[in-house]
Amino acid sequence: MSSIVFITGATSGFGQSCARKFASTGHKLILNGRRKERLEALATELKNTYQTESLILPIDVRNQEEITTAIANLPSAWTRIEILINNAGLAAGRDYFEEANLDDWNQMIDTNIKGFLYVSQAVSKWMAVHQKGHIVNIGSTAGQVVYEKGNAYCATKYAVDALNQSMRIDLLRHGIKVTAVNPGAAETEFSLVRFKGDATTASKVYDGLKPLTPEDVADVIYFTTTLPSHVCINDLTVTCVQQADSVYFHRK
Ligand code: NDP
Ligand code: 8X3
Repeated sequence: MSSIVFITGATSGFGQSCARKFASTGHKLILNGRRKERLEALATELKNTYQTESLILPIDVRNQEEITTAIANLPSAWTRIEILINNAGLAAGRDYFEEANLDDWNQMIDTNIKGFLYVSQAVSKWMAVHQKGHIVNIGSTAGQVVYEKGNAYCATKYAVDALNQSMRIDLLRHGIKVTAVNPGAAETEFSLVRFKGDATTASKVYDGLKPLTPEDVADVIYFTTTLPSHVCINDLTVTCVQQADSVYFHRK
């Protein structure tokens, strides 16, 4: 029987690449994101390419009622979730602390921490029922070393690190694996979102770098889920060769 992988933020970037990776390796997918048309197109592509069965959940993870109800009421054939890729998230703005926009801070905290918590708890309830599962939390190098103008975004990724450790401890008794994958700079829609559609500023983030691709990150995430059942990677950091941490880069 194919196992079920639940991916949040599957409409773009790491989530979309994970969907393709896990579909190509024979898994069934629950795909979440706000852009319904992208989820539908991805589900159709994966069906045509890999005969993958997908269930789409076009829900904003910030909507506590909607997301928790949808997960609690999954069709019975979709409740045995083996892997959760807890990936939906964003940075909004990059501003000095005293100048930052409070709406940006609220959006990041509501998505990267609160939405993350709603999904994780609802899915871990199903994993506890089945006494099996693996939660892969997408953190960041920004959750390990703070950088200038990173303020609230970095704080949300430090929170992911703390919650990853906390879930690992609290879910031990159910045999559920918990892994943080902390990528460095990767070229996705992340910077375009951060700089609110300003493609010139977004592309400067990767000037002089060969950054990670979303496929690189999906391969690493997939690897963490393929180890023997008694082995768990608790956290893993992956950057391109030219990046040491969230501050030190060697740009050419
Ligand atoms: P993308 O912008 O390409 O993808 C972000 C995904 O998150 C989209 O599918 C988006 O879907 C989804 N998303 C955002 N807000 C919500 C919401 N409220 N509800 C549901 N889904 C939402 O960026 P990445 O793939 O790069 O980012 C994925 C994760 O990786 C994020 O958590 C990010 O912080 C983290 N990260 C990124 C790095 C990078 O350099 N790219 C490095 C380290 C970590 P939609 O808009 O359709 O809702
Ligand atoms: C995304 C990577 O360095 O832009 O988490 O914060 S960074």
